[in-house]
Amino acid sequence: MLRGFARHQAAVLVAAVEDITAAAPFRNMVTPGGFRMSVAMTNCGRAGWVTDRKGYRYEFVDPMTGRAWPPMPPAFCRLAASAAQAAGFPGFIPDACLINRYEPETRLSLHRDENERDLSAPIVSVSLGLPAIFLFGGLSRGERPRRIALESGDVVIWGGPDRLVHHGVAPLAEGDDPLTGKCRINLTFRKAL
Ligand code: MD3
Ligand code: FE
Repeated sequence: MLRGFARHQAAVLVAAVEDITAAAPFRNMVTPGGFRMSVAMTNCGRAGWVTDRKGYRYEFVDPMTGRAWPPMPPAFCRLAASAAQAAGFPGFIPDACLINRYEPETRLSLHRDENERDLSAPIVSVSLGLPAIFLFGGLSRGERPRRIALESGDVVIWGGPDRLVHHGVAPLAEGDDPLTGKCRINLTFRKAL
């Protein structure tokens, strides 16, 4: 966990997210079980994570627009690579960036990220805007998760033996952030292909 690693870049990152969402808007996807996710999502980079009734997967074309996902801004890629290197994962080159938008009361239930081809690559997560409680569970779903407070500019790198742990985000508290307003934005960088 690199507290504040992206703090001085937060405004530039949020501005880049606004450009991305002009081309690939935030949307609430549907799980294979038929539930609408409360967290709104979009992607940039070569591959984008999607879910619908057919399943969880990566797609090169945004199903909402029929066009390729917006390219990953070089500043995103540089930040993810330097955070990974600082955490002991040199050579991390993400090809997918999932962008999550949490509004008050929205949450992400416990799950594992396992749709990526190469599970030896880490995942880099950047928090922007309102604070959140991250739920950090174990390899088995039954393990009671630890609660970790995440603030704007915090970067977390998950890899090695922790790559397949269960994790989630507790319901977001109300608030108003000078940068993002009434929401939290999370950038999740992955090597998907
Ligand atoms: C821990 N997003 O998009 S990112 C997700 O804050 C997701 O939006 C959360 O979980 C968010 O899938 C958390 C941090 C994260 C991502 C992947 C992990 C934590 C992880 C994989 C293994 C362990
Ligand atoms: Fe996840």
